[in-house]
Amino acid sequence: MSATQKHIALNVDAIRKDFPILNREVNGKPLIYFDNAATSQTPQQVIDVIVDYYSNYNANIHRGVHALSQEATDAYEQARIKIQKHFNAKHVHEIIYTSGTTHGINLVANGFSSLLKKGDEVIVSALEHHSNIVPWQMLCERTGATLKVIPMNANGELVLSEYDALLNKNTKLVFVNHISNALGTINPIKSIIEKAHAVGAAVLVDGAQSCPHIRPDVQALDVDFYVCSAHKICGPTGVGMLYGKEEWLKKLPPYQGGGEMIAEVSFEKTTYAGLPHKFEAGTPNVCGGIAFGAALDYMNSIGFDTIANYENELLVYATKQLEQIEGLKIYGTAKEKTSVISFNVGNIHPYDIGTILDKMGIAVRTGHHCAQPIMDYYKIPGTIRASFMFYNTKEEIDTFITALKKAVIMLS
Ligand code: 7TS
Repeated sequence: MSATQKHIALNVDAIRKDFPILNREVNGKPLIYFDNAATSQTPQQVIDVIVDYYSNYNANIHRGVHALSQEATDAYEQARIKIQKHFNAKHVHEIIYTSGTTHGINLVANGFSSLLKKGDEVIVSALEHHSNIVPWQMLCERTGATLKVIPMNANGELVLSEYDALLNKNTKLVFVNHISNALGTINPIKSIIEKAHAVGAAVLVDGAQSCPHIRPDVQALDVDFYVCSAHKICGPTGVGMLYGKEEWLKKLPPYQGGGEMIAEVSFEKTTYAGLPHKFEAGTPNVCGGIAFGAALDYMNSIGFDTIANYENELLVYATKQLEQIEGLKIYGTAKEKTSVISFNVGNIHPYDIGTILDKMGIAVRTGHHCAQPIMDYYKIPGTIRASFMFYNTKEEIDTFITALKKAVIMLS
């Protein structure tokens, strides 16, 4: 941080009051929610927007002359502009509403079916969530293209010298996450993108895990596609966005056919709507889109620098305490890392620890986190993953550490 960039201290007590769910108990204990990488919690400001929508102007959009339909359409399109501004897309029609990250990736992978051929190569990283692996494998099956993998090292970082060696004139696409969901590694996407562009390949960045922590500037990154889910960033489930550079979105064919995505339909020939509607067949998640916009407003009212700074404090604090527990091994020790800690203790199965923590009101994730290749690399079935957001506290971490120590004694 430069001397001129001072972080505003985060008032966590005030922030926690925005999240009604944080007041509930689980198994007779106050909820400690450390499963934020799976889904984040929703502030009252976003809940109010959802209640207001269904209480006052629930309607189908883009097709009604009546007042409710107009109001819903306006709010939905206003939210698209908020998303455009947040990610700094050049054009609002470069923002496609999706049902989430998985949908966005599948949309792009499907579109590339008509652009790839045998002999082409696509590159994935060893750190991906299954949703940024499987659609590309399916694409390769359809087209005959070859999938190559950027390997990882023991710290959970990508081996970039190997990436350099994989790139060549046959490389058409690179898809990589901004932040690994299983390990918290922040990948150097700027340089990954630059190197891909140098050989003429396009890049898709999976921003599912970065969107709650980092505000990306898609133009500065010069990324071709960027996808994320609203539910990771204090918004509702079932909605997300795909950013695509205009030139790419024009090149890709529509993903699904139906209402909304057409210009004219006859049995002889159908013509498609322009961007963004070409990729938005059917009635969308209207309320979800509006609430996504409200979630971005909420996050920006706190500020991403403030969020990242506070979450880093939580990461450092929790890591130090975890490292003192005998037999505990942290997976993912990258230099650039966000507030995700994956670990195991001795030979205890992660599921057993997760179950005992749940009895004490603490929600963590256990398992392979939909990132089996990472688990295979470490030769483990899974990990316990604690992931923090800006509404978590050091006191919660203290309670978690005490509970974890108790669980380890019970299971040893
Ligand atoms: N990519 C990454 C990096 C993710 O972390 C996830 C979800 C997805 C894609 C898929 O997002 P979706 O909203 O379409 O489901 N990650 C997790 C997780 O770590 N635990 O539960 C879901």
